[in-house]
Amino acid sequence: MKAKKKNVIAIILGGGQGSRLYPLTAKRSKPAVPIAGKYRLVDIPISNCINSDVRRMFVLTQFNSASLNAHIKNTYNFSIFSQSFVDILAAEQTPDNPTWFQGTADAVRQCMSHFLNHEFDYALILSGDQLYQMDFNEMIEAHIEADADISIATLPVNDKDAPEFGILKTNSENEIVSFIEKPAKELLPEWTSEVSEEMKILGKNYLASMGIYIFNRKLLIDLMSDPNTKDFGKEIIPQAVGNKKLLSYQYEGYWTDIGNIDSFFEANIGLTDDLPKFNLFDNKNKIFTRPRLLSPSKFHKTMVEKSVISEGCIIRAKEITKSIIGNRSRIGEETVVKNTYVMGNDFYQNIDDIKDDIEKGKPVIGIGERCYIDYAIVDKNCRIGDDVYIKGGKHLPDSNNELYCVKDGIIVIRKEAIIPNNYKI
Ligand code: ADQ
Ligand code: ADP
Repeated sequence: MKAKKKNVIAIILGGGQGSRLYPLTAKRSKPAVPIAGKYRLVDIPISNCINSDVRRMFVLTQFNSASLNAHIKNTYNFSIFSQSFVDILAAEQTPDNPTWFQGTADAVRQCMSHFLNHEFDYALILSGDQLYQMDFNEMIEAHIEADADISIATLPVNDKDAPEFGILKTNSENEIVSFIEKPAKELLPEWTSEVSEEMKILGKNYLASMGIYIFNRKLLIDLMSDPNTKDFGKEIIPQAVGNKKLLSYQYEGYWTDIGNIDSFFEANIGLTDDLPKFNLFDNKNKIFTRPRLLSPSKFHKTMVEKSVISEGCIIRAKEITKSIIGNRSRIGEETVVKNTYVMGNDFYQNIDDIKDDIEKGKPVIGIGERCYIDYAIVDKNCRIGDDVYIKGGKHLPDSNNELYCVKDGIIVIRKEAIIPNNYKI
């Protein structure tokens, strides 16, 4: 049989109202949230697409923040001789307008006319808040080979995680025969699957949807013509099971959801492990982002242990341990930073600005002297004074004020927050 041409567009679901990543999404759309010191969330699915040769991408977002727009516009400039593009499609309404995207399928439906302006046979639908490196080519090939209508990437999960996912069962041909979105704990015994020995030992007895789908063009058009379905997980997929040919494409590599503060924090700090599960040092699977042409980082008397330091930083801290330090970070003398993601700054203050701030008693941008910061996320452009003590931990209850939020024990200092000298959290 002659291989069919892989004519694919990618649709990246950039996020609903972003409440699970709040306050990181208070001033920017979810795809623009910075990760790993120098990237943004949207760079992950886009890089996976580029590395898989899927080079026509749409990013669907509830609102098009300036940072998202600038990032996409300044990063993904393909040659004029190619047909590659990354387009941002934002819901054009306001939160109280009923036509604001009502769910994942509704987001795709509202943007269908934009997709149909392009020739494609398959739509690859991706989540915008997952950390993984996957070759979509293999999945597309499996989809074509099986002559499937829809394919879903799946991975084995344990019973603690299963209620967070769409769980499915397959027949011997990997066709999906039943699907339930986020089953209650009591229902789990009915939903176990045959998994490999290795997965069995890990207690991963359930096959979960990774929220990564391939749809044939015509079927997508048909399904989107019903305005009553709002969500892939809640309606489109369960309704298609039994009526259409759904293929499970099983994946066993590293994949994690980074849609809430806890998982986002763990995924970032996980990059400081000796051998991180997500490989930033891979010749083949590059993670693309905006080249900022920053200077190399400079240090003065700092003990750095198991940390990832981005470009353009000026660091005089005493100690940095198990932390991610973002672009243009400034950290003052005698300061200790542990288990923390410092997102860095968008710009440098010049000497006159710094003098001016000091005269006014205003902390300068960055982290001051003799501070102690542990188990926290410091958003961009914060001004943290001298002798500030910030220590997160599971003992802290959730809270929220104009300077910071506590979620799952992680203290998140809000973007542009001004934390005065001697402040203690
Ligand atoms: P969830 O991740 O809970 O489950 P959902 O909240 O619908 O599903 O989000 C899927 C993706 O779409 C996320 O990247 C999210 O940010 C984005 N998104 C959500 N609402 C959106 C909107 N209105 N506009 C644009 N983007 C939006 C799904 C599946 C499960 C599966 C898990 C795997 O429903 O079956 O197991 O993904 O993580
Ligand atoms: P990031 O590292 O967050 O991706 P970029 O390198 O994309 O940041 O760009 C930083 C952004 O900050 C740019 O859009 C730049 O115009 C903006 N910027 C520059 N100077 C200032 C300033 N004084 N105040 C606020 N934003 C600034």
